[in-house]
Amino acid sequence: MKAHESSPREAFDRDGYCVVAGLLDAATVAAGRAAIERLVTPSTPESVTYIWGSRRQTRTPGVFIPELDEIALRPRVLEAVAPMIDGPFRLGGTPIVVVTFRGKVGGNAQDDNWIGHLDGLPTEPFEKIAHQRASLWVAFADVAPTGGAMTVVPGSHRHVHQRVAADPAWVERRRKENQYTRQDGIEGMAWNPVEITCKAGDGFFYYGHSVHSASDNRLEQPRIVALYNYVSRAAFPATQEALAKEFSPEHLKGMSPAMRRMVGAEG
Ligand SMILES: O=C(O)CCC(=O)C(=O)O
Repeated sequence: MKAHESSPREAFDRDGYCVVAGLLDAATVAAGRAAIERLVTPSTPESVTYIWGSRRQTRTPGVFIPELDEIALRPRVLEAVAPMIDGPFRLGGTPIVVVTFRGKVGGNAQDDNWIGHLDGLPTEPFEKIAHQRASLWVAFADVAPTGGAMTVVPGSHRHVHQRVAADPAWVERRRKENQYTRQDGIEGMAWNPVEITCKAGDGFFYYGHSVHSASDNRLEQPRIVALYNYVSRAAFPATQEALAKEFSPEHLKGMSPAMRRMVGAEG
């Protein structure tokens, strides 16, 4: 990294997302992709995946793909996660697969009809919560412009946190109206949604209190990603209760010893 470039953590803090290149080699990408494609197709039923337009997201913890577990243990992946979380961490959930096939989801930045949302409103300051978890999305196929990429308004999390701290009426309204558009954004926030594009094998981190959303996929190539949620062991201890919510009994039972340690179920 050159002196003037920001670290992934600095970029994440500033923009609410950051891309980390080259987490997986081509063989791992191909094997992971094949496992995903065996389960998720345009006709996978709603009992297996949540359906949002042409986007399919596996229903976890019941649905899991054992072949994806081992990726959570890869040194290159852990090296990318380590600076994003303060202190020791564990994998705090079943890897979630998201595939966006060609078709409509949340609009496109290019058409200026994209609609962002927040994954809930923050109840604590960014500085306190941002590095308690890291939501790492790993790409199993190239994610090209207009190819269904996660789209984010860079820096929007700052505006969200400021509003939450200063404006109870805004919070009240935004609890009910969780749609952000150019016409109905956040005062002071530039409306410049950016697609998070990357190559197969790359990963990106994103912050759910940024204005973000999936976008339409206009390409033939599906957008194929798996989401690994790492959490601070101190903030989210691996209690029996937590593990029971995060992983199915069948998944826990079939895990390798190393994977059990990674999720915090070593006992
Ligand atoms: O699929 C994506 O890229 C974004 C999904 C999304 O908007 C969300 O998880 O809240």
